[in-house]
Formats: sequence, structure tokens, C-alpha cells
Amino acid sequence: NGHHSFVIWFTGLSGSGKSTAANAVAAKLYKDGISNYVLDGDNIRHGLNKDLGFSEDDRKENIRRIGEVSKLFVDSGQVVLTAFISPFQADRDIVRDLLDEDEFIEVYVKCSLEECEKRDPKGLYQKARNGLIKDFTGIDSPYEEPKNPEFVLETDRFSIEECVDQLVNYLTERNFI
Ligand code: GGZ
Repeated sequence: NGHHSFVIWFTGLSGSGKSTAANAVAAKLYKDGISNYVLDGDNIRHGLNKDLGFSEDDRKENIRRIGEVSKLFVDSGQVVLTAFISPFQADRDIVRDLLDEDEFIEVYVKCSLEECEKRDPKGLYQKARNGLIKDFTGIDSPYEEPKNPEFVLETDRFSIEECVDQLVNYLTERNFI
């Protein structure tokens, strides 16, 4: 039982299932007595980062601050799960470099743009297609696929339950939990 503090960094398109997966994994960890916290748009973009939008510079600053906050949580002894698009490899690497090697697990929540657009739970893709939102990731703003993620969840091939089990198995096998 190698439980220590670390960050599970979920990255992927809007609608790929990052928050759903993060919250489901968090519930499992909690059941096992592992103290954890989920950072997502609801508790970060509405508070600490409400001065930031979706330009490249603002996304970069968004991720930088989330990385620093994640580090504080790790210092306090918690497992942190983050659910942000975090579209740029360089910004994800900056967060990786803030932490020790065994404290950062980059999880690519992989789902085709086509499937994300089909899901469109908040109608944002449709708005982006109609020009009502600009700089939308996948439409007119880039998403850089992770080059070397620790783990990949394919939410367009497996159910969320299956994805969560796959990730929890990985964490167990690698002695993270
Ligand atoms: C991407 C946007 C945009 C634009 C608003 N591009 O599906 P959601 O709604 O709940 O998740 C998206 C969220 C993305 O915020 P992040 O902090 O994760 O982005 S980043 O890591 O790139 O800084 C979406 C909503 O905000 N949203 N406008 N233009 N997503």
C-alpha cells in the first residue's frame, strides 16, 4: 500500500469526460480512505481564475496557477485530481516539472472530436460552430495530444465505469494507492 500524495492530471477536449472520470475516481479513493480533492472549472475558473478567459496566454496562466495550487495540495498530503482541457503540451510539462517524478500522472482522456460534438452536453460546440463562441478548443483553437501520458482513457470506446476501473488498476499496480 504505497499511498502518497500525487496529482492525477486529466487532459482532453471539452465533453471528453474529464470531470466525470475525475469525480468517479475521487469517490473510489475516498471510499478507500484516501483524502483527495478535485479541481475543475467549477471551483477554479469561477474563483481563483475568474480573471482569465480562453486566449492562449490566459489558458497558459490558468494551467500555471492550477499547477501551483496542485503542488500546495500535494504538500498538504492530499491526492489531487484536476480536470482541465490543458491543451498545450508545454504547459502540462511545466506542471510536471513543478512536481517530483512520482507525483504527476498525466491521463489523456481520449475521445474523438466527432463524439465530443455529438455529446455536446452544454451546447458549446454548436455555439462555436455558429461563431457565437470563438477560440473554442477543437474548433478554432488547438488541442495538442499528450506525447507521453502515463495513462490513456478511451471514453469513446469504453464506459466511464470501465475507464475508472482501468485507471484504478493502474494506480494499484504502480503502487500509487
Ligand atoms: C474551450 C471553453 C471555452 C473555449 C468556455 N474553449 O465543457 P466545459 O465548458 O464544461 O469545459 C470547457 C471549459 C474549459 O476550461 P478549462 O479551464 O478546462 O480550459 S483550459 O485548460 O484550456 O484553460 C467549456 C468551457 O470551459 N469553455 N469557453 N473557448 N472551452
